[in-house]
Order: sequence, then C-alpha cells, then structure tokens
Amino acid sequence: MRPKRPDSFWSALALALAALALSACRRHEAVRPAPALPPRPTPVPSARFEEKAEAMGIRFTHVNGARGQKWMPETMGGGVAALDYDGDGRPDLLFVSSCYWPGDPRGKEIKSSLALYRNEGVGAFTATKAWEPTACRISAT
Ligand SMILES: [Ca+2]
Repeated sequence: MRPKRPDSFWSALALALAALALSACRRHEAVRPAPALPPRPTPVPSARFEEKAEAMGIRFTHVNGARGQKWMPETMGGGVAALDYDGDGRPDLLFVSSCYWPGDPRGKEIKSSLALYRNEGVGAFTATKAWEPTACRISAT
C-alpha cells in the first residue's frame, strides 16, 4: 500500500502548475523593426556610347521579323558572338539574324543572313563571309 500524500503536497503542486501555466501565457513584447534609413542617392556611373560599327567596317542589318504581335519568336532576335575563328588571338564577330514570318512580303525583299567579320586589329573588321540561309523558319509551336 502506497503512503498517502498530504493535502499540502497537492496544493503546492497545483500552485506550481498554475504559476507555470500563467508564466507560459505571459504576453511577450513584439519585436519592433528597426527604423527605416532615409534613402540615399545611388551613384550612376557615367557611360558614353558612340556608333562606330560602320567606321570599323561592320555593315550588318539585323532582321528580327517582327510583325508587331509580340509573339515569342518576335521578341527573340538574333545576336552577335565574339569568337576567334582564325586563332590569331583577336576576337572576331559573327552576326546572326532572324527572318520574317512565312507569308510576310518583306521576306522577299530582305533576306536573313549570317555574317562573319575578321578582326584585323587596330579597331577594324573585314567581312569574310556572309551566308544567306536557304531556309529560315519561324514557328510558333
Ligand atoms: Ca581572330
């Protein structure tokens, strides 16, 4: 037979549990965010661009084929790649064009093309090769 605990034990235990429960329910202060710093002006780097392509020997017209519908192929045009195709250590330029949509009459007048320009150094390029793709196809699927 277990010994019976005195009523004072149960009273003390109930009081301790009540104190523990009350302390767990205590309201915590909310964390306040740090005050916002006033905005500081961001320095804008100065850059100046000049159109020098033609003076450097580059005459390439990019055809993007856009019809104004803003379809995905219209927004993704051609580009240019810098590569050293002849291994002379100077980066050459390969221009890539897009084409007109099938049925667009402009496609009969202006053809899509690729053009490779050799870097001659001293800021000059020479057109070495131009291709007119025999089949340029845009597909929306
Ligand atoms: Ca080169």
